[in-house]
Amino acid sequence: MAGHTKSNIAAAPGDPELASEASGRESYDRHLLLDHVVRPEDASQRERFEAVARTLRDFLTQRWLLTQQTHDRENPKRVYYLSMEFLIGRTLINNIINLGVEPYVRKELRTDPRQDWSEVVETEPDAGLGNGGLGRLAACFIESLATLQIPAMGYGLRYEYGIFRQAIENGYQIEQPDHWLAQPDPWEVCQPRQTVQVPVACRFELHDGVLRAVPGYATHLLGVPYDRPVVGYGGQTINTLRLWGASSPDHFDFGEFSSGDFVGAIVDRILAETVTRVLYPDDSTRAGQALRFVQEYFLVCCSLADIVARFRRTNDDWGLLSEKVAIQLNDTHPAMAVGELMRLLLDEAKLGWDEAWELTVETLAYTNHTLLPEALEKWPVRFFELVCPRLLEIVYEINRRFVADVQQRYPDDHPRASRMSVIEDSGERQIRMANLAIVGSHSTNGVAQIHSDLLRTRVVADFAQMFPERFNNKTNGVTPRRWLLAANRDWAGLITESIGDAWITDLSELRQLLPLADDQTFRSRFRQTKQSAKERFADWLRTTTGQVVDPETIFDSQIKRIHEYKRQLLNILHVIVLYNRLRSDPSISIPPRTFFFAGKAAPAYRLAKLIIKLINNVGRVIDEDPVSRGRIKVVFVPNYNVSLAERLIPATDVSEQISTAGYEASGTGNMKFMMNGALTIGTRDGATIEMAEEAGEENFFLFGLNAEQVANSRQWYSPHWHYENEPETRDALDLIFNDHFSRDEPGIFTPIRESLLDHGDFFMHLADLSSYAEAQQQLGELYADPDAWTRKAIINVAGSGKFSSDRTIAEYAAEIWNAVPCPID
Ligand code: GL9
Repeated sequence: MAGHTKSNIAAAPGDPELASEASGRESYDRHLLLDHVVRPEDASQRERFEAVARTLRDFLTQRWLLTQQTHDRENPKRVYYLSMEFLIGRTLINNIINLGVEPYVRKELRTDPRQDWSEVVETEPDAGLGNGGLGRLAACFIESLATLQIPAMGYGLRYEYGIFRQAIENGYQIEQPDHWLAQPDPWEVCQPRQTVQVPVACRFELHDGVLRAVPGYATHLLGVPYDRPVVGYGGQTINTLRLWGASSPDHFDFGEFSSGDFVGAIVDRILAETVTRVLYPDDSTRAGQALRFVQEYFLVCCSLADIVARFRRTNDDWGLLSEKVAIQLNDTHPAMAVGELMRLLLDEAKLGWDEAWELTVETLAYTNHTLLPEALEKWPVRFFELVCPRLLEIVYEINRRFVADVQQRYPDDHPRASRMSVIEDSGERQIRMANLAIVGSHSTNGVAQIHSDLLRTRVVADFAQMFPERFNNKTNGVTPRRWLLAANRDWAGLITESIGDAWITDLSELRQLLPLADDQTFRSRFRQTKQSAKERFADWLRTTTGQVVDPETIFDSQIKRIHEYKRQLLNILHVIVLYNRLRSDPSISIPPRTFFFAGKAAPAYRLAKLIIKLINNVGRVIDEDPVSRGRIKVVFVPNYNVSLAERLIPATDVSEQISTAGYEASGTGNMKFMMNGALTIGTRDGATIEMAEEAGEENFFLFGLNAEQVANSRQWYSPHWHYENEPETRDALDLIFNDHFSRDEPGIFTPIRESLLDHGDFFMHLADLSSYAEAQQQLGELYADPDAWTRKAIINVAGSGKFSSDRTIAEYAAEIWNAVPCPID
């Protein structure tokens, strides 16, 4: 085995002075006493968590300030990541690890006999300010930016309620509010002095929970910044995530106060605050409501005002803007930035149109995250008129010039100009936010190679022809600090023991594990770490949900948002195929397997919610039937979130990545499983294609139609053919349709029948079911040979180095932002 190699950043030494035993423990006790007025021995778990977190925040404050001072002094190019979502999860343990102070903290806490270390860590609520992959990507990106020491800032919204909590009752999803800020969050620092004014041209009224914009006198909202430290690995750079909270100005209601409308004045204040009250729980679909529009406008206004003010503090020449500032738009959600930056340059800086436009385009860049047509945002012109009419004027002028350009370049192609127009004229006039983002920025990227290719050749082909140099790919990645080092201590420890710790900041180092795939001792040690992760998960599951699983079975996981294109239905259909095989011949050999499902469905997405019900019902019937009990098991783990992923991924043997080819832009869960030693069964979709390239297809279980075949078979594909001609397919469907899984609620699964048969099975479940079952068969056979299985698992880990968000961010920095590290002394 390779000896220890120490990389310079990887060694995170902490600060011995600040972390000295006396100061750490004293600070902890002081926080308990002064923040909570409680004696350490009487403190609750929550109070202990807050005191530890506050102590750590005290400890990192100097470094945080130093980072800001260094950036102000050096005046480097800064990167701003604008995102409506940051799916942060917990922060404490990751900050402890990145600061390199874990040994100190553990030691401190041990001196408090009532202190259970893991309980303190797990007392922290998840900051669930996102829906799924898009929001989690933003969180991985800001961590990598700090680790790479790039001067960067994230901008988002401080939702008081994050993604809803999911309970399961009688198999159905129930949504509960996630009031994660009910208790003060120890990481955030309110910065009221840097409050921003957001002009709005209307009044707001609440009717039956719906915020309505009503024409009226112009006023403004206040954007109050709440800053969170973003600690890079090694604790050198501590960047800032700035989340805006909405408020109303104090003078807003003076007239009403003096005229006696005290109550009305307070109501208005509360209305203003509703802007950042709650995260929209939509996944890959647009919410369409006015409140969402105001949220997006609010994020853009606050963030751009802040960015421009910071730029002006160190630069008096507006012409330097794009040399000093790069702004990345995370999807079209902040695409109003095109209009708002123009407004600032025209109205505030008094630049001419051409110069303002060039600076805007050079400063902004746009990332697309999905090809689903229903996710492409369009906003009614009416909303702009009500809320921000000046932005609309500017967008009209941008479009007038752009359409003239198109017509000049393609004089005989009239449909092209109307396809490319930023304004959609059929029906209610709408602004096409993707068109605006592409026209108003110098870079449009997809998030995996196949996705970028499809974007260029299908979705926005007109734009790629006109601006070929603007289109590029940046394959997603995930931070190995959270998803390997912190989530899987045993496996991370074994890796470090074998190849040194340089992998922590250079994941391509995992290549060195390749020869160890043939090392018997290493393989058995890998299996031990996997086994103990499975046992830990089984214990946790039993104590928190009461569900009992057997860690000796294969752990197979499909954990992600519930969506038709992700095809949880395909997975459960295969489970039913297995169940039918057992029913018709109980003597057949099937490797014992536990199928884990977890994920939330958008509250208004009825079919997705019905899929959850089906999974739960299939699980119950299989448990109750002696023929299947103990041989296959289906578990729906409620309330999927970042913390649950951190537990289940290390414990998983089989990763399910089975979307209809051409529909999953990238996926990022797929990468987390790969570095944690699961084998993937999947379609040739998103980044899974690149993962198989890195590991070798022979170490993957790929199946089903590819994206081209899916597109080409649309014309003639008939799910009925599969139903008529494939007995296992028909038997599985019939079992659902005959209410075998819904004896108490007959007929409830009719919409699933309609979707799969009557409405043409748009996501082609039935087309792929037989090749899926075949791949599953091979997978089961391989699992029976532990050495052969483990060998492939290790080869997969060795090939996962590309999927670090450090690599992704380095590519954005070099190819889109032109930004370089700025070391902190
Ligand atoms: C998504 C894509 O669907 C994923 O394939 C991709 O990995 C991520 C990050 O690029 O972005 N786009 C999108 O709208 N969501 C994604 O996960 N949805 C959610 O975040 C809920």
